[in-house]
Amino acid sequence: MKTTIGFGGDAKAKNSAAFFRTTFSLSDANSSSRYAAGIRYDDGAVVYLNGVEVFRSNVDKAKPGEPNETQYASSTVGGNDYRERHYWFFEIDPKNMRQGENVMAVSVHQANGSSSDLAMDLQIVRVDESAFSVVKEKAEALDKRFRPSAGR
Ligand SMILES: [Ca+2]
Repeated sequence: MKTTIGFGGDAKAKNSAAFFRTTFSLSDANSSSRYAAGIRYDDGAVVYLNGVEVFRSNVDKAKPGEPNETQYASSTVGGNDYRERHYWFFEIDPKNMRQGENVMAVSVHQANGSSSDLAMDLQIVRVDESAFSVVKEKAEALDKRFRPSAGR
C-alpha cells in the first residue's frame, strides 16, 4: 500500500467513502492510442476522468436527494474476492482524454460503517491497437474481467 488513510475515528461508524484525485498530462491526446485501465477495490469504486464517470462497480447510483459521494457500496467485497485481489480492466474512451492536464478522480466506498477495510489501486496504460487487443484478451480470459468503454 502506498497511502494509508484513517477511517474517521469510530470503528463502528467508519467513513462511507474516501476520495482520491491525481493529474497527468498528455501532449498528444488526439493520437490513435487506446487506454486500458485496471482497478482493484474494496468495496466499491467510481472513477471519473475530467469530471466524466468512466467506471462504476458495486456502487448504486444515489437515489434522488441522497448524496452520491457518500453512498455505501452495494455489497461487501471480501478478502478473497477477485475485485480486491486482482485488477478489473476497463477501457477509457480516448474522447474523454484532454490535451494537457487531465484529472483522474476515484471515490472508494465501504459496504457499511463497520467494514474492516477499504482499498483501491488504479493504473492506466496507453497502448496501440495491437497491444490493446492483447490486454483485452488476457483480461477477458481472467473471468471476463474487462469492460469496454460506454462509447464503444
Ligand atoms: Ca470494506
